Amino acid sequence: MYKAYGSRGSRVSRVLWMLEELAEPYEFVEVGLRSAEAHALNPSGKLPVLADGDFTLTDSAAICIYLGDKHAEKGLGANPGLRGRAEMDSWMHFAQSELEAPLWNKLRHRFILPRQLRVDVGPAVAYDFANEIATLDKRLAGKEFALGDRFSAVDVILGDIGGWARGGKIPIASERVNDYLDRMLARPARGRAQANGGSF
Ligand SMILES: N[C@@H](CCC(=O)N[C@@H](CS)C(=O)NCC(=O)O)C(=O)O
Repeated sequence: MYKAYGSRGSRVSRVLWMLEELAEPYEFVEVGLRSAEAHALNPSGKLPVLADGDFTLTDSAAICIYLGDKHAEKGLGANPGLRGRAEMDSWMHFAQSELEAPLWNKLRHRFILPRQLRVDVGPAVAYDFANEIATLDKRLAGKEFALGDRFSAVDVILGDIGGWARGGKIPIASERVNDYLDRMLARPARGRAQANGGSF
């Protein structure tokens, strides 16, 4: 059985959501961020971490890609071939490096950084995030899901990031992106993951 390590309200939500979509059995193991246990699992002390037997993997997007590929018959992984892999990588890098980065920056300045380092990044975050939402709007044009006509690991990551933004009341000025997020965030698998501890 998979073990998903994380703290409530952390990015472990994505891992639990992905496992629920795959209908794979798992155990959610609650571990404090930067705790000794977290450092034993990941040199940075950051979570989530997935354990698949004696194989452990860090970083939420990599974990979701791994799970999608490992259970390829369930249809949540990359499209076949080099281009399918590149398409998946492109989406995941966009999701984390562009869309998530400003939101994470805001959260870091609110809760995570030492108090003396915190500054008001609100206006810069709003500017960057709005630009990336405009990009997402264009990338989703004519598509029900990120990869086209099927749900995949990419939608878990994008959906979870959208859930952060909504939770933080950061405006999303795109009807297409909001409709997409409504569909992703209403998925029963996400509801089950949240009930099991993956709420954000
Ligand atoms: N790239 C990592 C980022 C992991 C990460 O930053 N996790 C947060 C919780 S959601 C954390 O452990 N923060 C503790 C810290 O920043 O020290 C991922 O996507 O999993």
